[in-house]
Amino acid sequence: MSKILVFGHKNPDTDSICSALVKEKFEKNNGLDVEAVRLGNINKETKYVLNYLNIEEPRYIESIDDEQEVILVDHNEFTQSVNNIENAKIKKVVDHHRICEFKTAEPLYYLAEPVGCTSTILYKEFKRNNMQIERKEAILMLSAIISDTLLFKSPTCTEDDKLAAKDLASIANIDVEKYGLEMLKAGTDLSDLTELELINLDAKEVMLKNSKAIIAQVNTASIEDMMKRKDKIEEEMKKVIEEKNLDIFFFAITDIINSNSQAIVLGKKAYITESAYNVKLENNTAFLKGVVSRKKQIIPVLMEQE
Ligand SMILES: [Mn+2]
Repeated sequence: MSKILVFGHKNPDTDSICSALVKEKFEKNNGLDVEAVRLGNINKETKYVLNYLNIEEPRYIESIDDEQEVILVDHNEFTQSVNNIENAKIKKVVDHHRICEFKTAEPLYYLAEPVGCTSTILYKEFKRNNMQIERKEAILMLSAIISDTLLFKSPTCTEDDKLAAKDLASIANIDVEKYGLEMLKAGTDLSDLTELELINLDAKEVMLKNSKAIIAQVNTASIEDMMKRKDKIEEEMKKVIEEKNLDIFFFAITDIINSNSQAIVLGKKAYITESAYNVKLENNTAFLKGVVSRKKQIIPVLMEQE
């Protein structure tokens, strides 16, 4: 029997990579034969974390064989998962997203909590099992929490995330603010990416009510700098809309210092943005004050307007 594969979503973020590595460790401690893998390129923020710990990137996989045993972290929607996930044996899920069109043939462990980060759920799983957390795993989980909550500033951040981070920081003996800001800043260096890479970096394909959508997001320290590339970004967005037959492509440029976003929105349903946020799209773009969370402030808000 081949190893059980553990992975987060496509276009992996820091939570998807770190949580897969931590879950691998947890299951190995329990005697399971598991391997953390990834479904896409590692972004610069995550690279910063792996370099800091001097550990290798997990192996890349594109698809899986029928009947492959898998553990999903940080996602459940099949559109965001590995190719051929429909024919996998999903043994476990650990996730903090909405559950959408998820279906299995067999019973499974499904651990879901509405907290800010998958790693917070994993942290609690270690605690429940009286399993010791080592420095490496502490830093992986802490990094994931900092990333998903934008250093605890996102509206998705809960008390549980803060408590977990506090304990993990003391295990790792690390200055959270200093480390966290450096990690987040490492992720905003996007100058060497093409516009196509930019819009794919953290893109999620989601079904709103009846609309096929991609909601993509990038973190930046300067919305203004990113907007200099707007024309080319739009060109690439249009191509993807055509290729994937999307109703809406929503690209959020998120200022992690001031906690706002600039949205560039294209597609035949782009207009729902206007009523959703009470703004006017001018040249396909609008400033969204205080909006930083795709999960809480974009996906459900757009769905309401459909
Ligand atoms: Mn996450």
